[in-house]
Amino acid sequence: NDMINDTSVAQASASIALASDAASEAVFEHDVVRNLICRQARYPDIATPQDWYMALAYTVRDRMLARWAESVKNYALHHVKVACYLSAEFLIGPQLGCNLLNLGLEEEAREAMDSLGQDLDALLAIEEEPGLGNGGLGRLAACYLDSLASLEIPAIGYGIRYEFGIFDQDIVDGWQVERTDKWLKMGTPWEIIRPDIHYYVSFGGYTRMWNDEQGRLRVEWVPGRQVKGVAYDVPVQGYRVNTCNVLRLWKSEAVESFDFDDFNAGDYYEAVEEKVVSETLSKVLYPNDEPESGKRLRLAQQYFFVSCALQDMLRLMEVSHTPVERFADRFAAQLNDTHPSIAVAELMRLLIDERLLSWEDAWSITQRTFAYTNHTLLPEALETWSLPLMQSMLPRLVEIIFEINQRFLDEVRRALPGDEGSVARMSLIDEQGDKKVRMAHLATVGSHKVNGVAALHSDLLKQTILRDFAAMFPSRFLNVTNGVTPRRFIMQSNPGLARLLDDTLGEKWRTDLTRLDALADHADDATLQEAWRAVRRENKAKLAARIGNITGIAVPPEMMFDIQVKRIHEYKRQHLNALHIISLYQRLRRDPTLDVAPRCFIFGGKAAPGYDMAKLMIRLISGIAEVVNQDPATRDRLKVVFYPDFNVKNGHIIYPAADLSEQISTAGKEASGTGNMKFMMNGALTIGTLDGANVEIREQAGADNFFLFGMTAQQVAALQQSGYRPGHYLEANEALREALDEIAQGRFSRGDKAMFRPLLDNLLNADPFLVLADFADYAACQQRVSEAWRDEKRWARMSIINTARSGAFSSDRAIKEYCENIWQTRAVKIDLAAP
Ligand code: B1N
Repeated sequence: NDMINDTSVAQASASIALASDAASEAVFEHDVVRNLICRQARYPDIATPQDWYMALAYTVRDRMLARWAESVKNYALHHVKVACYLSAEFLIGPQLGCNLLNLGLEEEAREAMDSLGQDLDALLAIEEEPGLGNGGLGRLAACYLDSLASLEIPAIGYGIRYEFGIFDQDIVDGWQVERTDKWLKMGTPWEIIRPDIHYYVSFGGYTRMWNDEQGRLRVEWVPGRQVKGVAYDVPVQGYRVNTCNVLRLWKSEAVESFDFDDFNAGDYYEAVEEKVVSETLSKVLYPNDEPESGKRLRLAQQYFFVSCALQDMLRLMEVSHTPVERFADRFAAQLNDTHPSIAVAELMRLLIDERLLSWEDAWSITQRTFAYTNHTLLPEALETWSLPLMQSMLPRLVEIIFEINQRFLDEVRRALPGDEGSVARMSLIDEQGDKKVRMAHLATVGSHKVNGVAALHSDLLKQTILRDFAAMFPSRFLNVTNGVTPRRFIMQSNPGLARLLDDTLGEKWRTDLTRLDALADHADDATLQEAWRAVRRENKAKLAARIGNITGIAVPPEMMFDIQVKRIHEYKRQHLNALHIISLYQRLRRDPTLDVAPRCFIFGGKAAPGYDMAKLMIRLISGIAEVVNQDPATRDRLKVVFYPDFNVKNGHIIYPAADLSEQISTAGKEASGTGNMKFMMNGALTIGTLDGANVEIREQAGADNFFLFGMTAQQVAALQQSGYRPGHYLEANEALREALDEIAQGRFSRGDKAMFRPLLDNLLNADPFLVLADFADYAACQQRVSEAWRDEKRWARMSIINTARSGAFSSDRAIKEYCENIWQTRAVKIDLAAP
């Protein structure tokens, strides 16, 4: 390719990318004004903040695009292996601040905007985040893209460009109210539309056999309809490197000229309806952190983006003149949970039906390409699809799944002769009752590696839902504990801490977070402790001011900030936290002289719109806040806040202000957690169960620097086996009885005794997540927290040690493990020719 070797092109690109580095602020300022005029058609004197934001964003984007072009050129030239992360969700958060940080342009931008009369922080604040994910799973995907680019590893993220992301949450009269997320209403400067990169995805219809020239039997899928997927690219800039990767999101469109007769689409009106359906495919993110059973549109979304992604990867092979047989040498494809697991069957289809490979060759490629990450053991979260539904929507894929299953079960029968129990348990098809396709089994069988997301979770995975598979293919299973990016969650959101770390340790921690370890040597240093407290005080003052603005609640920043932010779910046990607050409130009322540390309990998180119990938990927290915050007996010592609309952007201000991080899920239920890591990095202490990555957080921090309570996963399983009786714990604990009783009396529902009945009945009769069983130990542990808080020096020491030991939870560590143990991908240095 002539262009690729054209040095003048390379130099032009470098001069764009490096413009700022070479010529500094004046060039940057000039570029902002040029973009204001050329992109927004506005002169400075009438430009709105939104105009300035756009002009600045485009200025930053230009510098990334030059690096992106250079990265793509290098990947093509060197035929390197590319890691493809397939995920239905990417919760990337605000982009401007992160891109400025990664490019090293923050100061320059601040000064340039300053001389243009604009405040950078105000512009950062008006950015709407793309909420293209629900919670941890989607945010993890975004952290991994950041680490891949920062570690200079060739990578592509593939997902869906939802027009409406996760809903915005309002709190009205204490209840959650959902508002549609219109993140695109002002346009977004962060996507490049690529109308030329599009693929067709088929649905419905039927299959038929035909004989090719060699007389071999082939299958043709005659679809009922087709949808077009168009690539929308978001650049992903690495930290202080030239690597710029891409997040490629697919938007669905109607196929322009659809031949209705050929495809048997039925009558005209039905066909028009199908057109509407086509455009609906990428319309909205499902707002659940567990699958909704039987939702056609959700399956269509999954197949749509996966098919586009695989077709795109095949095209990239073609443009680099690589034979399709080498697919697995050029791509590693990670399945982020089972949501993209139909990819196993789709790659088989593309290789067999369209590239005419043999089954054996196609299967070898497929297994070597894919690896699967499991993110949950909760039975209700394990994805299955009704077989009739899948047959009507994806008839050819079901045939392929049947064939995969037949060959796989033959293998099982050879290994375990006569063991039909194992065959039934491992089958890709659940034959009990209405037949279903088990997506976790498809993903496991079609992958060469399967991992859980924390040590405990990976162990439980092998002992529970994938037990038979682990016995049969032990070397397929491994653990990769989750991680989070320190760029966004320390450097960008806690600049005060970042500066203090630089001053104390030098800057090496910025690219190697394990260097934070050296901080532990200074944990008792009085000067460091004072500086540490000053940073934390400032962060807390900022959050307190924000809470005041949003909720009207005045919180003194001197209080301990005790924070639980995450999706609202019974297994995460926000109600355990709430019951403890009520009990504390009752003790304080009874004995006003009681010496307890003043605390502000802060909650945040969205409830799935159809999850009534979760919504009721929000109402309960609001109700407690309403009563406690205005009670003269307690209001100086106890505050309760529900912070509305918890998202990535709000996380930036919340994590750095936490003294105590609540990680109190029922042991065995939280696969990993990642919020726990964000809190730890920012110096919060954890109160938590031995669940998910808490186990490893405690190991790293040391048992003395972690507040542990509650049953272990083993104890939980044993208690549930032997027949758990919540009433037993109630009888043994007066404080618990009183707390539940005050709820029942309507104290937190303005006298309404019926409001919280479902929640109370559930706890008293079933309590599936053992809230009552863990209550006493939790309350006792909270007592220890209060005592520790009183000793300022001890707390500062523990806080410093937590940050110091958080290096293991960088997503850079996790990505290195994926590269070494699963993907076999390596870094590629991107150099920019000197202009
Ligand atoms: O994935 C995170 C973990 O840190 C959390 O512990 C885990 O709960 C979370 C269906 C999910 N598991 N499953 C989901 C999300 C959306 C959906 O439609 C399931 N999210 C998790 C990262 O490993």
